[in-house]
Amino acid sequence: MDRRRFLAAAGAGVSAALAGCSAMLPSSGADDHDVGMTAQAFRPYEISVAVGDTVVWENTSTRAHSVTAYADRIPDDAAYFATGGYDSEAAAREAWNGSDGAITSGERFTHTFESPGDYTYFCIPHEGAGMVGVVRVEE
Ligand SMILES: [Cu+2]
Repeated sequence: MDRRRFLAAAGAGVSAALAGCSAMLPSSGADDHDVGMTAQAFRPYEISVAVGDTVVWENTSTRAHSVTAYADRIPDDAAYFATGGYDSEAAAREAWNGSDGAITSGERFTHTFESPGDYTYFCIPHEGAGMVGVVRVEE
């Protein structure tokens, strides 16, 4: 799947450096993402990956979005993730009021999932329109 190609391209050293944290990467322009974005939705809505996998989001729309985890809808022992690198949902929401933390057209965001369980996330500006997604991490 696409994710595997990304990991191969990134190389072992880079993968180790990214483990457990999040990073913004410039788009290569290739169709090498796991989750895309329309004007008001993540596509696909839900994906399943294995523990240790890195999920790649790409803003395939022309609008600015965020990928922001719901603090109370990720496993208890999981690392928080959000575009902009914020370490809490509250910080991400507050920063967005200053228009920080966006992922713009063509940009990518990645996160490596180290704990099994369901992770529900949303887009701050389009939360009201139902722009929500789920990453299901299986052992
Ligand atoms: Cu959005």
